[in-house]
Amino acid sequence: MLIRRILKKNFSFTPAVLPDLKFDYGELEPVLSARLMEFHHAKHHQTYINNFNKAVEQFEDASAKRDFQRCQSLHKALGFHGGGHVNHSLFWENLAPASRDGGVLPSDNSPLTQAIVQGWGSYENFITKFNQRTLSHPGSGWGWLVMDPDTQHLRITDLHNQETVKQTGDIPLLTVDVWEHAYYLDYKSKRGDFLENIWQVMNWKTVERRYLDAINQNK
Ligand code: MN3
Repeated sequence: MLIRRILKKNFSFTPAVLPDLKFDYGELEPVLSARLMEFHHAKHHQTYINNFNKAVEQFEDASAKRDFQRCQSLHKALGFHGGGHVNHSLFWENLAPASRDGGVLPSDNSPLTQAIVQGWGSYENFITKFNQRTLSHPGSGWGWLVMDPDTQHLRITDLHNQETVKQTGDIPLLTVDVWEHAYYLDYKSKRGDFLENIWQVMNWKTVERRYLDAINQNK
């Protein structure tokens, strides 16, 4: 009994909670409707969080019982629902209303601008390449701009379902959710139109901050 209590204490877990958005659901209109944003944030993201918390509790319980087969079998649920929470949290920070800096590109002398120009020639070309890659992602997944911590080079990539950038060893700078639930209410099956418009509400300040943090931490 005592051992059980000690184990319980050692594994006490603070559940993940839905992060607040820095804007109201309606503030990304007309790019993304209030209805879609509420559905995506309050329903989809919350469901990932609920399922992730449930999987962590099950893991703790199995671990306390030293049932390692059960622990191992939970890796898919932890990865999928945990990834859903991590990826959506990164995505919301990438968005801002057009009335509050959404879509405003960093200045010419920003280190991020220099890196984008070095990689793709211009923001316009970068966005074209990002959209091409993300549009052609088969099925559900996410488009990403990442930094390789070893070379500090920026790269566009796409990941499936709820895989995370952490799993590939890169550092996430920018992401766009291209699961159908991210656009279907407003764009039906036109993922390309959604990708064209999303840049009007892109929070480049977040991308810039993540880039500066990444280069400072990987000097
Ligand atoms: Mn989503």
